[in-house]
Amino acid sequence: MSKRVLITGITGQDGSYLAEFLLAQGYDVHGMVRRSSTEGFDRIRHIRSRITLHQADLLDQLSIVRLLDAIRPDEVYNLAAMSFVPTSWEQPLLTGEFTALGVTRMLEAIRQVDLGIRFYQASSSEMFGAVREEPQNENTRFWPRSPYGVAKVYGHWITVNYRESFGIFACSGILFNHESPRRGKEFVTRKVTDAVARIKLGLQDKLYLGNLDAMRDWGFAGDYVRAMWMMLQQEKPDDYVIATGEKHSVRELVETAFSYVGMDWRHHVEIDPKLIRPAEVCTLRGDAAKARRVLGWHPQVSFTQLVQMMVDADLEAVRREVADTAH
Ligand code: NAP
Ligand code: G4F
Repeated sequence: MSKRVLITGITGQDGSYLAEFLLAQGYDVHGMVRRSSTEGFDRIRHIRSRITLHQADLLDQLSIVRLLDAIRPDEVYNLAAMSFVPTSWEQPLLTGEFTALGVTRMLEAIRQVDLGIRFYQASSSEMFGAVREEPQNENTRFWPRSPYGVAKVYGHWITVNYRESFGIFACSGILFNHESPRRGKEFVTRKVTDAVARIKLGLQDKLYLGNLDAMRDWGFAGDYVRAMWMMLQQEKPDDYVIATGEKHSVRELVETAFSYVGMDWRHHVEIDPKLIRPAEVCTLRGDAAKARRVLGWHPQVSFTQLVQMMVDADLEAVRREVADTAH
């Protein structure tokens, strides 16, 4: 019989790639979605008929318990969260409820329904914040720099704690930034590639950004969801850093994207001081040696391939948008 899985955050970037990946592995895929007055299922439209969606909310303990009891999954991937760092300063309490306490609610539901369910927690390199060493690995001290980062530290440690307290097969994947054509447009990579497409096609002239000196270890989301699954297939639960080991600045990202379509970014990019964060994570670079050694995981898409893939996808999306408006 095929294994059953529940993905929270299935409508998000990672949820959509993970659902595709698990369908290809023969899983019976279930997704948790929160109630909304409109359906935001764009990223999973192409697989909608092959997955089962259920309404529940990270804020509602009973809805999660009832859901787990009804589905009885073998594996749960907890990807749902308020994931945009700047919003976490505007809505710090809600961020704590979703991104921190939401993890406890998922683990409590497992504790009540079935201690045998394997659990993946979407932890983040934002936990390293003001980095204490470079590159960062599973033993690097956390120093989060945003309410989001603080909430993720809580989520990480409560996952470790439920593993140690109740023997739950619970893994925390400490993932560095990962992107794709399905990335939300407020994140810097997609903001840049969407703007490059619009500027190239004559629909926009300027792109306003914040800190061009910030450096990130950017990988491809499709590669990273494979690592999540690999963690839950091991004999023992553990925590893993997932990263490429390379870092690039926002300036390099911008140069790479604009030069790919033959444009000079300096004619189009301006700094908007409002986009500078109250506390910045200046640099992140991960050491995924443990994931390579234990899981046999390797990223397959390079930084340049990733940026070019995203620019290509946005050129196509914007062309389609223009054609649709013309009709
Ligand atoms: P994303 O695109 O922003 O997706 C977030 C998902 O969470 C969406 O499906 C959203 O549903 C859902 N959600 C939010 N609040 C919810 C609630 N109260 N109840 C139920 N569902 C809720 O994020 P992503 O990039 O795929 O990231 C997935 C996870 O990995 C997140 O936890 C993120 O913090 C973490 N992470 C991401 C990265 C990265 O670089 N992408 C790196 C490290 C860690 P709606 O569609 O209803 O909004
Ligand atoms: O793309 P970003 O918004 O991603 P950030 O803050 O690194 O967070 C992402 O990665 C985390 C993993 O480390 C995840 F946990 C989190 O959920 C999310 O997926 O910003 C990247 C960098 C920052 O240093 C920011 O200051 O880009 C800089 N930046 C410069 N101008 C900008 C902009 N970021 C955004 N979003 N918009 C700008 O205009």
